[in-house]
Amino acid sequence: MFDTIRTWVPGATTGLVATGAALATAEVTGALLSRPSATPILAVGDAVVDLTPQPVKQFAVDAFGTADKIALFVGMGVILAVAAALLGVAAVHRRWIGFAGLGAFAGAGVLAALTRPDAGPLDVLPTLVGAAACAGVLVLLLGAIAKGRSGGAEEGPEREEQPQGFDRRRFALLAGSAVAASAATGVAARFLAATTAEGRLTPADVTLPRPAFPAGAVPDGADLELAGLDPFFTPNDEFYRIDTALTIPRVDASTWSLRIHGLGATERVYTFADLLDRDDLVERDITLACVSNPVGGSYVGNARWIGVPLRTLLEEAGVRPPGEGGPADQLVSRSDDGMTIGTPVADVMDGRDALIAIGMNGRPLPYKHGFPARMVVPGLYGYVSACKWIVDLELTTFDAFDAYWVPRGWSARGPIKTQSRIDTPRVTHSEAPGTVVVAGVAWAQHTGIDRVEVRIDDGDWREAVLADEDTADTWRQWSYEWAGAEVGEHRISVRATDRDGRTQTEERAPVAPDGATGHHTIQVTVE
Ligand SMILES: Nc1nc2c(c(=O)[nH]1)N[C@H]1C(S)=C(S)[C@@H](COP(=O)(O)O)O[C@H]1N2
Ligand SMILES: [Mo]
Repeated sequence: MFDTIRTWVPGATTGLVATGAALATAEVTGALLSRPSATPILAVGDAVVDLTPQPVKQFAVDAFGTADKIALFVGMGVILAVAAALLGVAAVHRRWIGFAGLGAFAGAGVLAALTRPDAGPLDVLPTLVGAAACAGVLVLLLGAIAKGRSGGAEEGPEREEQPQGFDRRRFALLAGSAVAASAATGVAARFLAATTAEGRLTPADVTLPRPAFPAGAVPDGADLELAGLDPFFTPNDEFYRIDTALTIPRVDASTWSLRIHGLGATERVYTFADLLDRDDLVERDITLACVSNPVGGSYVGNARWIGVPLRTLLEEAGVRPPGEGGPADQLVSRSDDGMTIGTPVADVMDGRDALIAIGMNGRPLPYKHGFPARMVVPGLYGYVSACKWIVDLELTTFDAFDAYWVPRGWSARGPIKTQSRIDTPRVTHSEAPGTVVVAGVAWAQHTGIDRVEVRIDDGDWREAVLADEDTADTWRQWSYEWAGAEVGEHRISVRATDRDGRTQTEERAPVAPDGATGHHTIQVTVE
């Protein structure tokens, strides 16, 4: 049996140190190439997100919320570290195992990098350079271990003359140097990534023009300003974020452009300056909701957007809606990070305020919400309308092309379902007996909310007081005074009726394939 100190510790150390060297050199190569998304960690992470079956993804979102990406990285890190340590130990006895492991991981990295939607052939380099560094460190450290050890499987007769015992000093010196070199390389990668950012046009550099068509004033009574109730406008840094991007694309607005092309369109290209210079910028209040928002969930927010009417841009490209003989019924938007989103052409040209937005709540779009430009379409879930980091708009048909989420089990069309949510009191919140204020929001973008009703336990549905409406495209706050609340456990439910006269169904449907249904119901304790 091998001595622990002689094989396990140096073996595991070798695996971890070699892996660290691989990741650091891959990182610096990615930074040199300005291709951070091609580094093995990001490429593999991205591929894992793509390949994960929908139910598992939903579980991850449910369990970790918007920390799901951090959870993914932590999980990958643990798996990689354990594998590296075990392979390192195995390699002390059978060197080839270490190199075979390295080959397998490098293969996965290369495959992942090459299958990213925006991949180019150079994207194999970060993984290959990393693998080379890893191999170098393996050779050195395994060599140091073998020199000091006798009786190993690879030992030739001449090694018997080597001094007995593992040469800790030599090993520690080599491993320490490798760690230091990796750390320095990692720092250099960071530094490079920061300096290549110079000369770029960032959100901080952009001054938004005054829109030619400002939004109307929000009625005073639109925001009830009740404790525990979401504010009418969601601040940018509290706005929910849902996307598949592992690193937020930091698009340079100085080189960005948006291309419109495809069936029945004359190609047009717009730069960011073109959009800023336009005299038809509008400002609109629009509530955005995610299809994966569960009943009562928080993946919904309201903002004041500035943007160019999408219909006008399409008309400038000569596009006609299908109702007027246009050949395309689907508008596919593509983002800088390769996302595809399919939207009905009829919807974005029917007169609603579909925007190519460049501003959010008076600021340029934050990077995480799509800088420099994104789509926003009232009345459609984000996954079929709200493309962030948008770079391309293609006119096509629903028959000819499935956007990203469609083969993954989501409906090709995603009109918003009328929904309502109780914000206060919170679940199992203890309330004093007497009058309890119940309040929340309801939304039916592009249709409008006409009525909200509240039910306590098995009582009748009672009408809540609606806050003033800003526009039919925004959510509407509501409140209900629950008088005579008695001590005990109670159940509160809410339902909304939209301007088309549709009342939310009680029937529960999951978020997939086209949005959850059911009444938001909470339990409260009155003490
Ligand atoms: N490029 C890109 N755009 C995207 C997505 C994405 O994954 N990538 N997700 C969409 C989804 S599902 C939603 S709900 C909205 C969310 O926008 P937000 O993160 O600004 O709230 O963005 C949409 N636009
Ligand atoms: Mo979404």
